[in-house]
Amino acid sequence: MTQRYTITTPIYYVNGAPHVGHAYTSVAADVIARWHRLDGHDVFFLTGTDEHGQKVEQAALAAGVDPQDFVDRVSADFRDMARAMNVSFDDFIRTTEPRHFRACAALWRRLREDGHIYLGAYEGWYATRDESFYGEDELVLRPDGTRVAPSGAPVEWVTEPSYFFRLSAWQDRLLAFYDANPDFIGPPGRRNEVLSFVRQGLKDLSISRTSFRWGVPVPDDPDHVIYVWWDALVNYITALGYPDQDGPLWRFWPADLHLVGKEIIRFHAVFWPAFLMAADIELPCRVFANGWWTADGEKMSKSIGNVVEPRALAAEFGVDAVRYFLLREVPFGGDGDFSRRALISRLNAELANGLGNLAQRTLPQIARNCGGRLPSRGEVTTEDRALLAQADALVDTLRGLIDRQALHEALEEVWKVVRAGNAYIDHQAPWALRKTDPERMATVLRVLADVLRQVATVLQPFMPDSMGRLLDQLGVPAADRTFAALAVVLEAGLALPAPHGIFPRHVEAAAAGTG
Ligand code: ME8
Repeated sequence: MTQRYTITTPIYYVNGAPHVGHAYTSVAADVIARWHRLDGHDVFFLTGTDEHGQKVEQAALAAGVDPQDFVDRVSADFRDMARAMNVSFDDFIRTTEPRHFRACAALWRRLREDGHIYLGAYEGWYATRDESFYGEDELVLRPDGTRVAPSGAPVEWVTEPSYFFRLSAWQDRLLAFYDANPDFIGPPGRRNEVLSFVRQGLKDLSISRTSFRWGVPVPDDPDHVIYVWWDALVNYITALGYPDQDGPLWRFWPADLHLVGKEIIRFHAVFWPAFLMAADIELPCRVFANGWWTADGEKMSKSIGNVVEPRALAAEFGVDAVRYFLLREVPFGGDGDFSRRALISRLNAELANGLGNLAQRTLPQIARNCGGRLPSRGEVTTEDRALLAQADALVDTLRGLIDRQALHEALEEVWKVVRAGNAYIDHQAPWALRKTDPERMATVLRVLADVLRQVATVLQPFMPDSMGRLLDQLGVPAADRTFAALAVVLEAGLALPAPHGIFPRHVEAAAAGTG
């Protein structure tokens, strides 16, 4: 049976426009989803928007729009951003959809009937900007004497009747679960953070509000709406048809990977598993947290307003250059700083001069000196064999790295081959062989074409459009671009389309030469 693979992004709040931070997690998830598809797996890739809560209600009010109209508009904008960034989701869930209300109600009733949810009263600190409750001991004292959330968000004291999830009952079982599943949380720093949070002791979690209306109503108690985080987490099973656990999509549960930002690891690695354990539903296999991007050294956020717009970048530099930059610039899991200068420098050094150059030094020579047909490999030398072996090993090496979400290392492995390819062509100088030894020239160019094919094939998940174009130029039929198809040797003599450059160098108009 085909192996299946389920991956999710966070569902994004619709209180503001999408920015490069959202694009980042979505593009990373897309790379992993595409990787698994090319590896022959049956993939379910879920993304979407989180449309409830006070923050969204306030944003709609501020815009003077009805909340539903507001969320329709902003959700469509997130979907458009995903499309523009070439994010190949299989489903885009919205928490205002009827299917989601149904799933929430079913899960709520189940937990309530089994005694995991009870009615009490909530008193405590709430930060609307984070949609999060904080303990007294978590607040940070500012120089002006006010106390704020650890994120810097203002907090207010809230007193209201509330339903609670009996989180305190799950502490030991959660710790036992982390112990038995050391790979459940990545990267390791985040795992330690979660472990120490849980070890400190878990308090019951307030999961309903009565102070505003924009949410999923609590079943059988319409004065309450469900706390937005409870509702949001349920999206992952709504999309798979919950409560229809006999339905066609349920086979995609449990998720193989929830990809999230580091600030929401606690919700995914503590609260969500506890809800699922209480409902006797299998737990996801892994939660991995990416780090945070700043912009030119400053925190970037919808609330502050210094956002980098991913679609504008894609329009200017090409979507693949942006995807590449985001995943190459920082070790996945760590924090990064976005700047145009850094993007342009990688685009020029690694895409144009690195990979682009390797293709540009190979394909036009085949066009000119081999009659535009794929040359045949004659006798191979030790150097040929070494380069080919390095390229052939890429799929296996990358598979292991992508399983650990080491996306930056995966790219580094590919670029080792790109650099080796450029060194090889310098050394072999096929252009000089044209007159002296055309047969050897043909072999060298064929070795390079085969190396480029390996490279382009494994890079498809990262840069789908441009690698598609490179594979076109290499004569690889669309149906033969999977990893398994790498075993199919292309026949010599195959007519190749006219070559054209894939990564033009970028020169800054205003400050030419400083990129
Ligand atoms: O937290 N750098 O939604 P959200 C890197 N609705 N990643 C960033 C980023 C940045 N500067 N800014 C945002 C929510 N992200 C909830 C999630 S899930 C059941 C509910 C990415 O709109 C990162 O993945 O605030 C982060 O976790 C997510 O966007 C938060 O998006």
